[in-house]
Amino acid sequence: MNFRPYTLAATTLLVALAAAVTVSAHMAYSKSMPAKDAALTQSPDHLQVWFTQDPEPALSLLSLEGPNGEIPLGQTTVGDEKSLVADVPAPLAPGTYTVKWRSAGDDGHVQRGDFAFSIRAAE
Ligand SMILES: [Cu+2]
Repeated sequence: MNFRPYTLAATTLLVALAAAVTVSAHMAYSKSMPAKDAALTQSPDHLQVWFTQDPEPALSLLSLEGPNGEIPLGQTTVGDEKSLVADVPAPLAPGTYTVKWRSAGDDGHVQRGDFAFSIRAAE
């Protein structure tokens, strides 16, 4: 069989589109509080991460890493509008922090991600 170049290009495009549709069916990060790369002047008293689908509680976890390692958080719970929430029990010192999330949406596939924010020293 002999494919003309445009046939091959069209086939490649269709395969790429099919892959993109499959990927977009997974749950994904939507926004957060603190926002990604935010520079805060005060410690947040909780973390909240919103997703594109309702998080499955049994597969969901928020964790926080600071300049000196992991920081204990309150229990991860499901919040409003497809979000996860966890309390920050003790005020965070100035520095850079990474929020790590793990969750799954409609199809049960576990997704992971992380984002950073920082707290600036008071002036
Ligand atoms: Cu999936």
